[in-house]
Amino acid sequence: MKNIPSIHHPLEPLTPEELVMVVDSIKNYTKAKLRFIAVALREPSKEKVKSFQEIDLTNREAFAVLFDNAKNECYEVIVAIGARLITKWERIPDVQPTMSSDEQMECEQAVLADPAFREALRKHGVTDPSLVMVDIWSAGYYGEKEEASLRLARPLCFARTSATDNGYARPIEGLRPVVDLNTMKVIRIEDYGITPLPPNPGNYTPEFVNNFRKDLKPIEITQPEGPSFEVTGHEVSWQKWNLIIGFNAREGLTLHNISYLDKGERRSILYRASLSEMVVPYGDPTDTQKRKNAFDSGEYGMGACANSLELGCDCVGYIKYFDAFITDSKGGVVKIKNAICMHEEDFGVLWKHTDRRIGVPEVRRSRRLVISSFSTVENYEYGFFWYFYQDGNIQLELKLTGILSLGTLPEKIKPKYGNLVAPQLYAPNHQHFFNVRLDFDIDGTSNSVYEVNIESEPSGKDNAYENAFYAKSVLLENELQAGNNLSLEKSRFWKIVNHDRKNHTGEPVGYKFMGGDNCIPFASPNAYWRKRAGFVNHHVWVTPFNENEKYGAGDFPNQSKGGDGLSQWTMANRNIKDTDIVFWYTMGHTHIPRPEDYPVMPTAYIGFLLKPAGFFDENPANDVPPSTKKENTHGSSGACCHQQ
Ligand SMILES: [Cu+2]
Repeated sequence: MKNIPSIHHPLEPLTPEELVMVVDSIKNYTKAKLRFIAVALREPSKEKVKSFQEIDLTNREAFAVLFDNAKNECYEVIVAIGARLITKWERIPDVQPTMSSDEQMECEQAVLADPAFREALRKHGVTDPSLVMVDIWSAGYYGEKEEASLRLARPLCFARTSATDNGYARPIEGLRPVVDLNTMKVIRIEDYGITPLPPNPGNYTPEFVNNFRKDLKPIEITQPEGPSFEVTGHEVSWQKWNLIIGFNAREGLTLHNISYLDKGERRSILYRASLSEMVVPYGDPTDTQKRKNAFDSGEYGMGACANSLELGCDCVGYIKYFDAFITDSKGGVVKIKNAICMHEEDFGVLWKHTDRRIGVPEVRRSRRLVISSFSTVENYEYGFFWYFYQDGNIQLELKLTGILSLGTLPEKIKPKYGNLVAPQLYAPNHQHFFNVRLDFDIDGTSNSVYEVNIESEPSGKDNAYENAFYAKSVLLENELQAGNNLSLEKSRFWKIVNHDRKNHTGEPVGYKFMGGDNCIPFASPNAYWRKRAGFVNHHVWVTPFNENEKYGAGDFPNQSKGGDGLSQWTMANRNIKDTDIVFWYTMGHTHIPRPEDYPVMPTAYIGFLLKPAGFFDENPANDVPPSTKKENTHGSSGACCHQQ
């Protein structure tokens, strides 16, 4: 096999050369015309990765999801890359895999070319079909026969006034073509009635915005000696942190083998961290809107929708970019240049104390490593920002921006299930739920999880002043016991520990999981989308590790009938004590839209924090050196950073 020098670690994503070999192997195996839905590294077993010494390129495997439009059949395939050998070819019955980017484009063209659609456009007062946008939108499942037997899409349509106009400002309300993606034909036009288009444009690009504010001075971030990170292939070392960056068409950015160097010992924390699934359900029962929900990861592919990031725009500072490589649906290699951005950021004060008797402050600046990507799923943008801190914290911040999915209303009508953002233009209420899979390996694979609730001590002789409260930890022994929500009343958090290793207070070493802003679903548990998105039923789930359990709504959420993924696996109520566990977190954002979210939304943020909690014996950032004191260039004298 040709040596591929860019691979240094078994978890590095497939290279373009490997993708070509995989596609060739599949095309040699079958003459069927197949869509390549996803081709990614088949990650070696955890045991193999942990015992890895030197890269063995002959053992690399790929996992592919293929779809035969002619037969409406899905296949899962494993390819031994070096041997160009198909080692598994399995038909997966009755599933619809992720819609490919090619299908998004082909679907739009098919709808625009359809005579019945053109006739419907005329009825809706749209005269130029060439300016109409047709966004694919998944069909979901609502108990109808065609949803179980066809590969479907139910696009939403919008009217532009020019090629660069923001079409989302003028939704063609009531018009929903239904498309068979196998034949790539419109099978019918659903038309729920005509509402005149909103009167105003909603543009945000420099072509249309000519009154930019003029009082911004440049901010330059310079690192004259270069960054503090080192990169070999996809392996990153930054101060005491070490990790592998991964990427695939389904999950987008993934992180692997996250460890911290503690007193000369490399200690593992997380084996794998990834987005497992997400869903955006809309809360409007009107005809055009009632079927709207999007499983953005499983139905569209978060990696397939990833952006190429731009220096100075998406990322500032000293940036290391990673390109990503996926396939298009014909098996061609697609390069997403600069798909992942990595850089360092100053993050304010790390810690500080002023001994008032000496009168000199000790201050340390905090710095964080940022690893991020952005995906555009039709109208919406999602940013995935992982932060690593000097005090051992790990944070995920999700950034929600882009353009609202809008609807049109007649004049003087106020929507009950949304808000007007402009005249005759409204945004339905909706929620965004993300499920993140965290495969912890705290100092090895044998881990346990405690749910920690803060309890008030009842009044009595041990609590005479009624001031006492304490943290009550409950060891989670099985899956059904573990499923739970955040609680403001209990300041609830979770602790992932390794009972086999104690810190210097005699407690098991561990990390604390702290949820951030969150919400619960407002749709009924009987809503079709909720049956398909069982992961929204709890904020926290804990399962024993199983390499085949990666996606919270199952492997094939597109048009799924429901009951897959976390809600199904955890019915087995497996042991989760002192074993290799996976911690799953569902976080939601309830979006009651504002006029200020239009025409483009200022970023909203949700996320979570992992904090060492007895993992270290003391503040691991005690050894961060003092910064150099600088003179204030505006004339007044600078403050001391540390004791001289
Ligand atoms: Cu939103």
